[in-house]
Amino acid sequence: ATDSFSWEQYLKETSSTPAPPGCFRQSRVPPSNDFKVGMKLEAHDPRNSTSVCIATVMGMTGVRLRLRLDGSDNSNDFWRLVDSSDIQPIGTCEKNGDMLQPPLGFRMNASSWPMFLLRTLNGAEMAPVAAFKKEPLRPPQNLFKPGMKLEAVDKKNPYLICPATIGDVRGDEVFVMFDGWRGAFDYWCKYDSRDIFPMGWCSLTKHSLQPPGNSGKWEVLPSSPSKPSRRSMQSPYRLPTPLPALPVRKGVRGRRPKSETMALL
Ligand code: MLZ
Repeated sequence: ATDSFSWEQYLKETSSTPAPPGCFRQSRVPPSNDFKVGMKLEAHDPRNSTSVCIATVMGMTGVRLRLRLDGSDNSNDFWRLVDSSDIQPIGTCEKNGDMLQPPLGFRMNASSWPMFLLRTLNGAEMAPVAAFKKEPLRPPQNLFKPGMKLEAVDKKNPYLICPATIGDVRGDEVFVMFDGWRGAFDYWCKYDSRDIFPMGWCSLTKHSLQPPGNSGKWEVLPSSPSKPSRRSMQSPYRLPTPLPALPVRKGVRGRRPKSETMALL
């Protein structure tokens, strides 16, 4: 179903417009991904951004890398774009006179770090300098407006990029609302966040784009019964069927069982 989502059709159905590319801190022409799974690089520890660690590319999708800090566990993987300033070639840290640090939650005794570092770098395949792309400049100001459509990383499931709408704008921040998910995944971020992309980004970079969820505002029934044509218009994004009424149970009125709520997630 992932491939069946069409922005063109969706924009028409929702009478909405995309955020112009100039709003985003993303390259107009997306960079190429010249990394390979298994390559090592230096990365800022997302849980302790002042320290630079060794990371391994565990996976890739589009121009995003799934990274794991060497010496860390497998439950703290994170994603970075190939043109992120959070990543750099191995050797950069030393060249700047800094020291590579063990990741937060290093799984061995701190005293074994120097030897661990030697062993991890020995014979490692290092990502070539040319694979690291220059981070694009930030737009001079927040140009987003409420209602604009975009593609955004779902921070709770960061391997996913999903259709979203700007819900609000405050100073340098924007409120990213995920279409069809009743607010469950929405977040505030800076307008120059690297996690938000113009419409068409996924298609250009060969990253999968999730379809909108099937709950929330797209299931709202047409207000006027004099326009039945809206209802008969079949669309995968508007599910007009309301949830069935719940039987009234002892004491708890209208409260949906947890499993049904969880199914939305
Ligand atoms: N709970 C779902 C993912 C929902 C993604 C929503 N993105 C806005 C799952 O884990 O499959």
